[in-house]
Amino acid sequence: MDSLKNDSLIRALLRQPTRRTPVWMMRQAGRHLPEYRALRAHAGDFMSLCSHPEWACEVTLQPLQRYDLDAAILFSDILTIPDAMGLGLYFVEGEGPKFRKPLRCAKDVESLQVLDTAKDLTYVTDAVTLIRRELNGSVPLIGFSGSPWTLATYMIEGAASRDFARTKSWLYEQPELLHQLLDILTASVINYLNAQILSGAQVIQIFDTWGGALSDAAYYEFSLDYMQKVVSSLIPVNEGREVPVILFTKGGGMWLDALAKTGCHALGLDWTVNLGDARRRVGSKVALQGNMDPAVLRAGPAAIEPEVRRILRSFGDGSGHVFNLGHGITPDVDPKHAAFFVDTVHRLSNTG
Ligand code: 1CP
Repeated sequence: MDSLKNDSLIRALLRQPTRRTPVWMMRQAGRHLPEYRALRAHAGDFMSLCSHPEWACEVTLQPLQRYDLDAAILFSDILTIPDAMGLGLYFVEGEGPKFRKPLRCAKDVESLQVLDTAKDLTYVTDAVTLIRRELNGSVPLIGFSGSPWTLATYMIEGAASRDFARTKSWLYEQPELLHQLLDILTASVINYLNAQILSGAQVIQIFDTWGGALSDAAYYEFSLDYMQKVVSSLIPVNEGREVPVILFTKGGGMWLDALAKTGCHALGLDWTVNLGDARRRVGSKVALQGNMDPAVLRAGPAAIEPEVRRILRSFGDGSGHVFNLGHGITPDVDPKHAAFFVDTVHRLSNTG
């Protein structure tokens, strides 16, 4: 086990005291950085960046060279799983991800096989190994996956969607078929995340980006239950250290109590949630991560500082808070604003 020079993220996720509040940003690597845009232009397209471990490693480290972050997050995408299952992921400039062969019927689901990460996604585990070597114990590396439900929406819609019309038709007209797909995805996500852990991911985050699109009853049945299965099947300790698991359901503020009972270590919160209320509800069970509106970063230091102060006060004293944005940083943010944000979290939370 290499020693971790800055373990404040892991300590906070385990609700142990830290000198200052650790901070990282969802989507911290990516389009808001000019050095990312340059490397992507050189690589040709986004999937080439992901599938070449040296490039994925370089992009992962780029934000750490600019900002005093307390974590690195693997540069990859949640859609590597459906791509490896044969759906044919591609990107159209300005339109986001698309699949050549989206799922259209029962036969399409029956022909899917559970992902074998060691065979089908070696570029991801190779990237994890390389990033760990390059980080050299400076900060922990976060691995991630989409939730089964969120992955299913892309596989059924075939692209980004606003209303999830096709997926919801399955949900209400052929729920058994959707459950069959979610079972395959759950086994795949477990296999994928455990492979990331064994390759060196020290924290895991599950992105349930579209859980908030579900009705209350459907959320439990089609998203939460499957995330619960994932959480209970992950390798709990690796390299002699606990591997904390963060669940992030965007728009999931009303389900925090149920999420906290899954056995995860922390909940990611979007900006609609009152952090102090969330802490009173579930703070004795889990740590909390979040939750500044990413739009504040566009506005600059005069808006950032009071907002950081307000969120730190809302959480209050004591351990168990990881500062983050309520969703990913947007491509139009000035890196100077992001640097100011990270430094402000550290300065205002420093207890000496
Ligand atoms: O360069 C480009 O044009 C590609 C843009 C891009 C980037 C930088 C995509 C396409 N994915 C990524 C990287 C990425 N995706 C990371 C990197 C690590 C980091 O620094 O945080 C992560 C964690 C993701 C995860 C991801 N991909 C999610 C969950 C997180 C979230 O933001 O909610 C989702 C929903 C995706 C799908 C996806 N991939 C890319 C885009 C533009 C999208 C969103 C499509 C949509 O709006 O539905």
